[in-house]
Amino acid sequence: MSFTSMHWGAYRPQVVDGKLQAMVPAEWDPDPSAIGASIPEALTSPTRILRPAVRRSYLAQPGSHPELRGQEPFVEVSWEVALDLVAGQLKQVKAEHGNQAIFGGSYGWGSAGRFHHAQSQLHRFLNQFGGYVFSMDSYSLGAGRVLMPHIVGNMDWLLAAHTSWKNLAQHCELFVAFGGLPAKNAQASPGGASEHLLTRALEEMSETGVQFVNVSPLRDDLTGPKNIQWLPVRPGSDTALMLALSYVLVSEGLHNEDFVQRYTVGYERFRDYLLGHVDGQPKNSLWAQALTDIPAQQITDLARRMARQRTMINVAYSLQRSVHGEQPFWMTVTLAALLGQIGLPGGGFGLGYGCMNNTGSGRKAFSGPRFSQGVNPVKDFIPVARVTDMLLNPGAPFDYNGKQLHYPDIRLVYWAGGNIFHHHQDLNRLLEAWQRPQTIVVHEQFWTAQAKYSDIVLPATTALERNDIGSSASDRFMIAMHQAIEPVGEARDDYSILADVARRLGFRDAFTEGRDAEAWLRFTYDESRGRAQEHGIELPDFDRFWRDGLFEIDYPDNDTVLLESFREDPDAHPLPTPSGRIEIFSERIASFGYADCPGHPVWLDKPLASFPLQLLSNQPKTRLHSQYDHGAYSRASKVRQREPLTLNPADARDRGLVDGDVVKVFNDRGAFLAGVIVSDGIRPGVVQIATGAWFDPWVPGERNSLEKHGNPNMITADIGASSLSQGCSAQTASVEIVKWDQALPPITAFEPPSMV
Ligand SMILES: Nc1nc2c(c(=O)[nH]1)N[C@H]1C(S)=C(S)[C@@H](COP(=O)(O)OP(=O)(O)OC[C@H]3O[C@@H](n4cnc5c(=O)[nH]c(N)nc54)[C@H](O)[C@@H]3O)O[C@H]1N2
Ligand SMILES: Nc1nc2c(c(=O)[nH]1)N[C@H]1C(S)=C(S)[C@@H](COP(=O)(O)OP(=O)(O)OC[C@H]3O[C@@H](n4cnc5c(=O)[nH]c(N)nc54)[C@H](O)[C@@H]3O)O[C@H]1N2
Ligand SMILES: [Mo]
Repeated sequence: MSFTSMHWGAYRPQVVDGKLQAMVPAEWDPDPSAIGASIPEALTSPTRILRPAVRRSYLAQPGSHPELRGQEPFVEVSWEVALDLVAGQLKQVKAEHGNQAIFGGSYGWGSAGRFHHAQSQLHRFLNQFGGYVFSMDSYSLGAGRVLMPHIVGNMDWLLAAHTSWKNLAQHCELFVAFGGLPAKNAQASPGGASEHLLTRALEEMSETGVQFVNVSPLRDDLTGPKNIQWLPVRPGSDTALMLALSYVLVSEGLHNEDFVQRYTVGYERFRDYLLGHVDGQPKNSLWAQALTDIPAQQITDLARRMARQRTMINVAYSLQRSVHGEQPFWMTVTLAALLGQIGLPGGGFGLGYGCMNNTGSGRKAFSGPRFSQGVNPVKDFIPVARVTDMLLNPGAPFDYNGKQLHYPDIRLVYWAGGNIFHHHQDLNRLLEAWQRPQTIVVHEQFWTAQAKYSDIVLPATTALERNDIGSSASDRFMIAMHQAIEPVGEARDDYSILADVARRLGFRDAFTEGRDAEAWLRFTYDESRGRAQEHGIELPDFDRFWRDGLFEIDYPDNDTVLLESFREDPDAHPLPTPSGRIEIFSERIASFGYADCPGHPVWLDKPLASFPLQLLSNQPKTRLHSQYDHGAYSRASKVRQREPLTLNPADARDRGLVDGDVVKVFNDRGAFLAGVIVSDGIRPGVVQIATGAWFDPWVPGERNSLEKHGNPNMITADIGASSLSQGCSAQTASVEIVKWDQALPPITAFEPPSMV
C-alpha cells in the first residue's frame, strides 16, 4: 500500500505514467480535507522552481545590491556553482563575523514528513558548522508558550494531555468556545492529521445534548451542533468578557472557594482587582458590555449557566495572537479555576480545541521518529516574531520573559521550509529590513515571495518526490510515505543539498554519519521504537512498517482528562509552576515588572490606530497558510482573483459595496486589494480576510507599493504581544476600506521571476 501524509491528511497518490493524477483521501478518514485536490496540478505548475538560481547582481558580485532583491532577474546555474557559492559565503561570514552573524531561525511549517523536515535539517547543518542565531516559540502560540509554564505548565504537555472529545461527549454540558471551534482549522496538525475528528466529535456532542456558546466575531467559527448560541464579541475584548463572567461568579458566591484555596495561588490579589478595590472599577457585566458589545444581561446569564453546568471553556490560539495576548489565556485558566471543574470529566479549560486536528484526540502523545539536530554553540536567539526588529536594530536591547537580551548583527540569512512574506507582520517594514543582510539563501519548492526575495535559491523536492515517515503526536496512524513521482526539474531534498554544502565545508561525514536518506529513515525509525514503548506502543520492525505502508496506534484504554491527577492529589502531582499550583497571581511574572503583563490577569487597552474597522486575518480554509495558494482549490475561492474579504451588510452599505466588488484595504502601514463578500455571519465593525494569498506587490521590491492579491500582513502591526512573550500580535489591527474603481492590475504572484 502506498500513502503519503500531509499536514492536512493522509492520501493515496494516484500516479499514471510517472505523473500524479489525483490524491485520493485515506479510506478511513471520515472528513478528509479538500486541500489535497490542489496538489496534482500545482506540483508541476509554472511556479515550480526547476533549477538553482542566483539573483543577477549577486552572481556577479556576492553581497552586492541587496536593495534589488525582488526586482532583479535571476540567473539559473548548475548545482555545483550554486553550492560552491553557498559554502563560500557561509565560510566568509563565519570568518569575518562569527556564527552569531548567521540567522538560521528560519520559521515555517515545511512538509509533514519527519526526516525531511526542513527546519531540523537546517538546524543540524548549522549546528555542526558552529552554530546560528535561532528563534524561540512560534507564530501560532507566541504569548501562550511563554505564559503557560509560569501559571500551569508548558504548552506541549498541556496540548497532549487535553481532555478527549469522547470524554466531553459523555460529561460536558456546556461548551463555551472563545474563538469558536472552526472546522477549517481542524483540518491540520503539524506532522499529519490522518483521521479528521472535529465534525464527528461535534455530532456526538450534539447528540448527547451538549450546548455550545460561540464567542466570536464570526458565526461560522462554530457550525454543526443543534444548540449553538452566538455571542458576536468585539475582537480583542474577550479578556473583559471573562473578567465580567468571573465577577458574576465571585460577587454572587457562585465560585468554588474550596477549589481556589486548594489548587491555586494568588486568588485574593486578583479578586481585589476584579471587584474594583485596586482601581475603583468593578469588572462587572455593565463594564464589559461597553468593551465587548455583549449585552450585560447575557453576560450575567452565561456566568450563572456556567456555574450550574459541567462547563468546558475553550480558547482559540487566535486570541493570544494579539497585543496583550497573554491575558485571554490567563483569564481562561482563572475563570475555569473559579468554576472549580478543572480535572473533572467534561469540565475545565481547553487551549485550542479545534485549532489543530489532534488536540482532544485522546490518543497517545508519541510523536514518531526525529532527526537529531545536535547542540547549538551560539546562544543568541530572538523570539520568533522579532525578526524584523533584529535585522533593523543590531545590538539593540529587548525584553523577553524576564531577561534583557540584545539583537545580534545578522549578515547571512538561511531559510528552509517557511515563507516570511506570508507569516510576518508589516511587510513594508520587513522589506526595509530584508535589505540589510549581505546574503539570503533559501530552499524552496515554488517561486513564493520568500524565494523571489532571496539571493541564492535552491529547488527542494516535495514530499511526493522522496521517501519519508509521517507522524504527529496524538494522531491515529504513522505513515510510510513512499516516493510517488520523480523529483520535478532538478529539485533535490533538503538533506542531500545540505550534505553537499557540508562536504564543501569539511563536515559531510559528521552531517550524514555515513547514511543516505533511506538509511536515516530506518535509523530514526528504530531509534523511535524505544520512545514508542514508553507510551505502550510496540512498533513493528522497519521493513514490516514500510511494506504495510502504515501503522495504527491503538486507542488508550482510559479517557484523558486534563489535570486529573493534579486534582486527585496536588501534593503528589504538583504542577511544574513555582508554587506547584495554578498561579492566578504569579510572583515570578510580577517580579519582571512589566506594565504590559503584570502579576495577574488584567484588562489593558489595546493600541488600535484610529481606523474604523477591526481586521481579522485568520487561517485559510482552502490551503495551509500560503502553501498551495496556487492550487485549484484555493484559486477557486477567490473573488476576481483576489483573496475574499468578508464584511457585514451595514459596513458594506455605508461604503456602497456589494458582493464581487474589489476594495482597497488600508491603514497607515500599507494597502492591499481584496474581493468583497457581504455576510451577516460577521459582526459589524469587523472585516475578515484569511492569511496566505501570495505577496504580490504592484511594484516589486518597492516599499509602500499597493499589494494586488490580498495579503493582510501589508497592514498588520509588527509589535510584540508584550514584554513577556514578544509574541506575534497580528490580530490587533484596524483598517478602512474603499471601493477600487480603477482598472484591476493582473495577478502576477504565481509567475516565476524573469530569468536571464
Ligand atoms: N496576519 C497573520 N499572519 C500570520 C498568522 C495569522 O493568523 N495572521 N498566522 C501565523 C501562524 S500561526 C503561522 S504558523 C505562520 C505560518 O507561516 P509559514 O509556516 O511560514 O507558512 P507556510 O505557507 O506553511 O510556509 C511554508 C513554506 O515551506 C515550503 N516548503 C514546504 N515543504 C518544504 C520542504 O520540504 N523543504 C523546503 N525547503 N521548503 C518546503 C512551502 O512551499 C512554503 O512556502 O503564519 C503566521 N502569520
Ligand atoms: N485549513 C487550515 N487549518 C489550519 C491552518 C491553516 O493555515 N489552514 N493553520 C494551522 C495553524 S499553524 C494554527 S496556529 C492554527 C491556528 O488556530 P487559530 O489561531 O485559533 O486560528 P484563526 O483562524 O486565526 O482563529 C480562529 C478564529 O478565532 C476568531 N477570532 C480571532 N480573533 C478573535 C478575538 O479576539 N476574539 C474571539 N472571540 N475570536 C477571535 C476568528 O474569527 C477565527 O476564525 O490553525 C491551524 N489550522
Ligand atoms: Mo500556526
